[in-house]
Amino acid sequence: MGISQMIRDASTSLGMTGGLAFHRNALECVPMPESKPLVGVIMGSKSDWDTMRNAVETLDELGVSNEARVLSAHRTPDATAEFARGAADRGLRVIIAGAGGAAHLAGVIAAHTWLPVLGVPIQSKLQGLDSLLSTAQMPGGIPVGTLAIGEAGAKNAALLAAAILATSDDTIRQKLEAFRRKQSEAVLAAKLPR
Ligand code: RP5
Repeated sequence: MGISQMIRDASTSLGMTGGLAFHRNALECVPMPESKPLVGVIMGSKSDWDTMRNAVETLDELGVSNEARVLSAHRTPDATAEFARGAADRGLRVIIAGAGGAAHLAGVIAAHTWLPVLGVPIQSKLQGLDSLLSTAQMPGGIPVGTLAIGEAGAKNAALLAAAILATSDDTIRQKLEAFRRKQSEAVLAAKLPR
């Protein structure tokens, strides 16, 4: 077992989610602060989680620190505005917002922050077309980068958020490049059932 794995195991068994780091002469270990989330993943309802978990899982895979929570443009308008207004000061750099039906969440968040906002239209009773149009058809001046309907959109929102961060973060860029390489290899290695 390598030393990094030993440190990870030790930090996990001690319940230190921020991990451990060597200190001074490497004889002592000190707790590291948990890294602040760079991406906020917001969804209009708990019922959106099955879709939006694809964004969170992809960010986790790429090692991008993130937070996820439910906020609704219609049901919790004040809390949504408060979240968006404070997001940049809390260290968030990209916000992903998924909502379905009359999907105003991404647009409302974008109205309250200068951060890039990526919208994920949730599959709805109208196959997600209502969500897509509600998310994408923003008036000029307040952009929402809108992804595909459903799970592919949630996954791509995470990849796009990582690409935005990768312009100024080499670690995330390398993870993103590795993800792409692995994906290409899997496609080229595909065997057809014949
Ligand atoms: C939207 O209404 C949510 O984003 C969700 O997609 C949809 C339905 O919400 P629930 O009635 O399932 O809470 O605000």
